[in-house]
Amino acid sequence: MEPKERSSDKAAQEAIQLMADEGIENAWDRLDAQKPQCGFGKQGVCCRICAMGPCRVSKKAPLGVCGADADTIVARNFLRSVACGVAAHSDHGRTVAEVFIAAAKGEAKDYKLKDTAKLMRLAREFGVKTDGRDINEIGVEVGEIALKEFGKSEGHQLMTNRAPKSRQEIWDKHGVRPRAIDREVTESLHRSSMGVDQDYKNILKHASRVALADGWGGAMLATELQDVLFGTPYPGRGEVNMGVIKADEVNIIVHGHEPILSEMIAAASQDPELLEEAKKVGANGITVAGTCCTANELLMRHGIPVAGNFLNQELVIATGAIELMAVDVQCVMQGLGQVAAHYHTKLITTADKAKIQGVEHVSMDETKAFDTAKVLVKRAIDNFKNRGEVHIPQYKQKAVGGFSFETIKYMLGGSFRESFRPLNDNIMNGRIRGIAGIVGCTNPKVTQDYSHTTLVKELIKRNVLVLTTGCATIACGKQGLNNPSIALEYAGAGLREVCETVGIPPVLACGSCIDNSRLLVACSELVSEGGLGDELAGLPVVGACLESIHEKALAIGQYFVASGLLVVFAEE
Ligand code: CUV
Ligand code: SF4
Repeated sequence: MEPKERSSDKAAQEAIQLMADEGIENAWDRLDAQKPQCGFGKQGVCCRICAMGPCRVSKKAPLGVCGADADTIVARNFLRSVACGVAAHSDHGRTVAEVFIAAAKGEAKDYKLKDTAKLMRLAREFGVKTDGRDINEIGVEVGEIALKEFGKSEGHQLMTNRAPKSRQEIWDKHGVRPRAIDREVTESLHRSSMGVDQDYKNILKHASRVALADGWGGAMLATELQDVLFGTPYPGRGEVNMGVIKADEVNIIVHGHEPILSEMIAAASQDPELLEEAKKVGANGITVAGTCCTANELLMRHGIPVAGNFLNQELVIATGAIELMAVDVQCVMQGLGQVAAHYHTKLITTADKAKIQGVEHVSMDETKAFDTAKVLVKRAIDNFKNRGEVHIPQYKQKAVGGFSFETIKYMLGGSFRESFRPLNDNIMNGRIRGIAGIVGCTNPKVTQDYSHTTLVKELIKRNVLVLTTGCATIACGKQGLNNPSIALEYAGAGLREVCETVGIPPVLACGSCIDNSRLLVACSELVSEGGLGDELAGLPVVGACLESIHEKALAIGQYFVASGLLVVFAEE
């Protein structure tokens, strides 16, 4: 397959060619080796749940050994995938909650509760007393309530109360308002084990419940607590694509999901002593760039450059210019180890729950986070001298990131009266036809970035305001769609007029995958602002995920559906 069939991103095409010339395999090559992929697996009609199987359902044998039919098997597989996606986001949320508490207690001295205004809002929401109390004391209590959301034995997810009343009533009527996150995940595994839930409708109902525990629970908590810890994002400039890698500097890639690690590496790269060390080895500085959702987190809060999305992770190493890649959890390909072995790049895993066979592990302990980050940066500097030939595809685009819910509200309403009113008004008068959330990954089965960016351009042309998260954001960024002056050229007249008046771009970069929870809050705000109906289901809002790879994307899709929103999902 030609590089341009594999990716629509010019930088990626160049790197794919480079790897082909060197005879180094990447995800696309491994996909080719896997072909043809199993048809039963693709349809979800293969069951490996018990030892009487594996059973694959076909016309000839329509039932598994236990008698389970295709509906049950597909529904069970789907539920397990959604539960796994929820577990991933929520474990991320749990880690944040633990660091949050440690920071408030002063045990993780490198982290501080930065956004105290947001902390106070959370305190009020959680019923924590604030009068005359020390900010860290409030923080400990808020953090402990948040941590309880994962395993409490009674009650439902607190943040489901943020949804419009009408939606809460629907959840209660159908019995899908989520309880503790861990409980919903555990119950998913129980229900889908051999001989338990065998009514596909009942199984899918629980898929909604567990997914809601993510969207209005684990992922939302992760977002909110991270905002307090690292600051609520506000619009800032950054750059996107492999051209951000610098030939004359020490380059570090942070890849994965939890800003707990990347925030510290970013800070350590500015350390005067380490910058001095870098000079000594002949480098003009230290560049930290991100891939995948970690990149979104850093772009959102610090304008730190984005090197690429999911399918770029192996390609960035092929530039020969990466001294060190530090990874934590989720969406990290095991193939990175083999690619790194062809270059001088030092690959290091940092999360104790995510090691890779044959790859060095440096444990990221929150109590000595900055020191650990400094060790990693020093390792990168020491590795600079081992560089061979360097080929950096010279493509990059300017991007504006940082559109948190709070920012959008502020930009729409102005500083005196933050409000979604102008958005509702412009939807009602027809200048804006609706809102689309374009989310998710990049999948080697489809041409990288093509579906995301084509859809976004077509939507804004038709006056639909677009909000993006995850690797879809980075896909847009690489094509200049997060650069207001480029994106406005594609926008229809009505949308363009509104964007220019209010000062927002037509494509808003809203962050990482967990930041999809920001979209839920924004939708609830559209309802409470009035004029667009009194239910989430009535909103002119759609979510689309066209290049997904991860079970997390299924969890996100399902919590949008269970929140009443229209979702378009494509999986090859
Ligand atoms: Ni969590 S889940 S490939 S990094 S968006 Fe990117 Fe985003 Fe999908 Fe993974
Ligand atoms: Fe087969 Fe039923 Fe066992 Fe699944 S649970 S492997 S369908 S016997």
